[in-house]
Amino acid sequence: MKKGRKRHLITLGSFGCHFFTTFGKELDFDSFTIVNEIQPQDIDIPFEFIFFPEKKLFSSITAKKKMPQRLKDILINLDGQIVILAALGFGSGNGLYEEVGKLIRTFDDQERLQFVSIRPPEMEGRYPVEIANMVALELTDLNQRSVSLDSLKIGYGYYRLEDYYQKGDEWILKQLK
Ligand SMILES: Nc1nc2c(ncn2[C@@H]2O[C@H](COP(=O)(O)OP(=O)(O)O)[C@@H](O)[C@H]2O)c(=O)[nH]1
Ligand SMILES: [Mg+2]
Repeated sequence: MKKGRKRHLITLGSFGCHFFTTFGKELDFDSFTIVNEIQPQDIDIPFEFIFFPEKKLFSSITAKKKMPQRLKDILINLDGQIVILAALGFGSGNGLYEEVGKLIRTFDDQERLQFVSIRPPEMEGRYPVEIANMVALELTDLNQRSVSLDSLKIGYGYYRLEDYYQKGDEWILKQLK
């Protein structure tokens, strides 16, 4: 397959790091940037790691204030298409996703950035669901695909959190193809 344009993946928060560790080998990108508190473990494809400390569960406000300079530089200077991946509703991924959205609005070529996000199911509580909905709504003017894990549920049976996560992972893989 010949591609004209380079494609880069940037993951924000713990979920994105975990997703990259599990599925990195299946993904067709020219570079990977992982922003998280902990480095991806046991993966032998190249990536750049940007350390981002997690203060507490709902540290969105901190995350907004402390967007790493290196992340800004990458967003400004990387050539080609950039996909931003995060699971919304909690601190790091949620806060950075919102901030990246704001930064992108100052760019002339906003279309080369694509946002992909999953939002937590009601099972995880009202608060993260509301936070996630708010942030996704805020980015609707940008190039964004976001889904609530509740909407991926099939049938009426009991769903464990792991089942939601699996559906979410499958949905993301499809978006990143
Ligand atoms: N689809 C999916 N979601 C997950 C998985 N692990 C955690 N999550 C969810 O990802 C969301 C964000 O959590 P997390 O990434 O830890 O927060 P952050 O690091 O503060 O951004 C929460 O709703 C988690 O329950 C997983 O393996 N797959
Ligand atoms: Mg985290």
